[in-house]
Amino acid sequence: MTLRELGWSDRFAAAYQPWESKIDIQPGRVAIEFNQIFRIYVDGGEIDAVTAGRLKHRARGRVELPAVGDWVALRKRPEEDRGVIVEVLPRRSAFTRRAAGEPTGEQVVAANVDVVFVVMGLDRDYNHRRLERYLLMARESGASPAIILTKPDLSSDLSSQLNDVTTLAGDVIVHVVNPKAGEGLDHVRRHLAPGRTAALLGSSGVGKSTIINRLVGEDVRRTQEVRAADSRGRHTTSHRELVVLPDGGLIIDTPGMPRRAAMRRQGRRRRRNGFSRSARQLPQGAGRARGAGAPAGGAGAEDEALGGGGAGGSSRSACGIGFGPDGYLD
Ligand SMILES: Nc1nc2c(ncn2[C@@H]2O[C@H](COP(=O)(O)OP(=O)(O)OP(=O)(O)O)[C@@H](O)[C@H]2O)c(=O)[nH]1
Ligand SMILES: [Mg+2]
Repeated sequence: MTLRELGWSDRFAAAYQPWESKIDIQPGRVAIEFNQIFRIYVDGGEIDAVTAGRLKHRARGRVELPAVGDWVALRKRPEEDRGVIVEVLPRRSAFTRRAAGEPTGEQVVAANVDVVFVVMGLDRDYNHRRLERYLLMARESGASPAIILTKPDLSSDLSSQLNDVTTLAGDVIVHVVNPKAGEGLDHVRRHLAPGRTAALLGSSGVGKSTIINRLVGEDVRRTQEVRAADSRGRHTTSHRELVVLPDGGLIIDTPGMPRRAAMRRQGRRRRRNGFSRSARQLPQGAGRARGAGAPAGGAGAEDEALGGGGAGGSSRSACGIGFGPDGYLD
């Protein structure tokens, strides 16, 4: 893969200028983040890397650390088996969400995205108000939004659902796709081209990874049946990944976002247990830190679930574009 095929542009080249003459340093794009280890696509290959201590130290929050889709300056010395990310180049767009109960706060879901596919199932996942929220956040992101409705075969009233969605969508294009049966994928392909990046966002179980498998033509992402009782997904995808498509184009698979109701329950549980837990954990150093953080984290989760707090503002100032005050998509 060339850098252009990975989405490199003159804008990133300009930002990379200070590193251009450094012999050990090359540009790369973050493909996978897993427990602070990154897989980076570089010109003609891939390199595993960690974040430089200096970059971590300088970062004012997790939002300033490398995320999937980011362009980075990567140092790789011949004698080292891993590279080191020394800089994150300024993002063109970034979807962020607040990480409930985590002291590290906001995190970037997908960086440098051209088109964001809001995916919703027409089975029991279908929820007008949630779609409305997704769409609002997608519009605010700066990337072009498009809606993908999956599972038309499981819809109990397809025509009224379509009416509902097209009214809500306004000028945003709506596609009906059955990725399981391989129907309607050409609509999705039309948004993609070499060097262009898409991201799939939606609840667990709506078929995001199935869409990617269909676009690639083989099962590169794990998928799993939803719960029969209520169509809820099983949070199969656990990490974000930038997938290179055979016809050119790139697409970011993301794990289904936690639902608001689940966040509210978690918040209540944390507040209820927070103090007793912190007392129990006091003798252990790490436990004390966790316990002390728990009540605040719980309240934070509740605030987010209810759409409170001003993190969207801070995300905008940190990286240009955010998901709005409520980072939760569900
Ligand atoms: N009947 C039907 N099933 C579908 C359709 N699209 C996807 N599925 C099934 O839905 C299940 C969940 O699909 P996934 O691709 O794992 O869903 P996901 O959005 O990636 O879920 P997470 O990784 O948990 O966020 C799989 O069993 C798919 O085969 C569809 O249009 N119709
Ligand atoms: Mg998945």
